[in-house]
Amino acid sequence: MNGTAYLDTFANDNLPPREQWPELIFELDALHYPERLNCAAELLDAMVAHGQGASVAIRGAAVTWTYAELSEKVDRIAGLLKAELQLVPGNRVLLRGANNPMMAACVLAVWKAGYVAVPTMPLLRAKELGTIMELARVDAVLCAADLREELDLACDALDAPPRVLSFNEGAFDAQLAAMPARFEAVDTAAEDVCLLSFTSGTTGRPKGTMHFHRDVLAICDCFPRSTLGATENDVFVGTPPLAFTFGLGGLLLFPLRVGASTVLLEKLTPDALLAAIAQYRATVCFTAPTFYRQMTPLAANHDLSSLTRTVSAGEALPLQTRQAWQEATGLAMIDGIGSTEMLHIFISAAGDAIRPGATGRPIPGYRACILDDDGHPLGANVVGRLAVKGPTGCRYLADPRQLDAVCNGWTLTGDAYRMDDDGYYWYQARLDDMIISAGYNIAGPEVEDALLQHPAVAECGVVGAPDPERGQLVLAYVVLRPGHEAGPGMTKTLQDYVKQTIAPYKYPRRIAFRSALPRTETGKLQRFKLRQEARQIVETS
Ligand code: 3UK
Repeated sequence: MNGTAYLDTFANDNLPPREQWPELIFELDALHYPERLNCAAELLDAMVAHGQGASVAIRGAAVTWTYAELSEKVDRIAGLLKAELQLVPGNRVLLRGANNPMMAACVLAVWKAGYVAVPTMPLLRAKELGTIMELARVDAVLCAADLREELDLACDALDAPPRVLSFNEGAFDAQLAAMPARFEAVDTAAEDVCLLSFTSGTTGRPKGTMHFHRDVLAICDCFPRSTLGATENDVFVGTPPLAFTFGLGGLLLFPLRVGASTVLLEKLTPDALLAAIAQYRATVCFTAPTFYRQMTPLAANHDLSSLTRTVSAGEALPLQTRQAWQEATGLAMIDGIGSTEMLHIFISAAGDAIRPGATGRPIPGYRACILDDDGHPLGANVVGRLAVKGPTGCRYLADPRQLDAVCNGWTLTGDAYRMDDDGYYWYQARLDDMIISAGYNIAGPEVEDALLQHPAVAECGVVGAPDPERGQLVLAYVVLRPGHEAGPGMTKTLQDYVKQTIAPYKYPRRIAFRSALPRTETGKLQRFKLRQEARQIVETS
């Protein structure tokens, strides 16, 4: 590593060996960054220098900050971290907070002062926080005052607990006021690790994905500029946590990079998000498919005339969800697949380029292909493993699973996809979610799409349940819309409906009705929980 600014080299030292990295490509001119780069300085100081100082950067429930004000906040926090916590460049700082302006300022301050940010989801419990603190060797924590409880429990269980500062409380503001208004950005290398983002991993030890200062800017100079067409006039809003790279990019980095403004609100319900779009005249919305499904029937109650682009990611966007949203709002959804490993979206489509049902094409700056089990590229119209390449790629923190995630220089996402003759990518399922029943390969999401087209179905999840005869059988968990009755009659109706909609052998042989489905904080269906339940259902029947 040339010219690192880090005195604590833990993160850089625990990158996978070079030969295990995916190949990185920098095919756009905008991606040719200098060797020394501090992403926070680029997102703040450079914007202020370009005359953006007086424009609004962030709005929260209680405050509005211009670029100049945000920049000053960030500098004071950076000063405090250095003085109060006596951190040195390269130290890891765990961040814990909901989506609000101060949480955003804390992330940027960590970068500006040359530390490594380790953002964590607000709902994580002490045990999960403890694991992350150990894996990332966390030196200090910046925690929202109202989220201290689980953090303190986690710290109590550690031999050498990190130092903790609480924000969003009076004492913190007083400490900031005593700090100098300016902090000179640490002169980090473009390849200094600035972000350790842990995968929301369903089972097993969480994986820490490692990202450079350069990567943070690279995602800002790809999707938002080409597919989204973001400008300084945009107002961004949405739900994904800043601790999830979908939210970090969509609700903080992308707006800052183009000089736009972002609205950061906590605990948004579907109705509250719609109200926020109307109140703040938002133009761009980022959230997950399940949230769009819940907002669709409520959309007519709100003035959404400001909204011009809505982005869906996190899980597959069913055709039905796309169509119903478009009917309710007139907006053609921008679907995009991204991952924590790749940092953000790499396949997507907007406007006339949208092909409903497909995720889209590799966005400018990225390439994709479909690989077979031996790592050979497959032609069009064959289902295989999705592989991607771009300026960002998978690098796990000291983890042997790195070897499974990269193949011939490509990052494998873990998804089964098909590419059509025009280079559009069609999602099938997560590779480990494919159901094999009586020798047939069945993609759960395809059955879900069919079920969702039935007017009685609000939400559903389809998994394989163990079956002595077929190996696995297709089991659907269904949440009905209000006014519809669960029971054998409904089971038969839905089964017949699926048989008429897709190949009959894919129909769910069993249907279990639920009032809700298990989801992560990021809106992903927790299929592993459904599979666990499925095993019990089968054993007890
Ligand atoms: C699935 C999708 C179909 C897919 C993410 C945008 O979701 C994000 O990151 P994660 O690491 O999960 C990655 C996996 O989620 N997925 C995401 N988007 C789509 N499947 N269609 C989609 N549009 O299985 C992928 O491998 O939690 C999304 C930006 C940043 C992110 N981190």
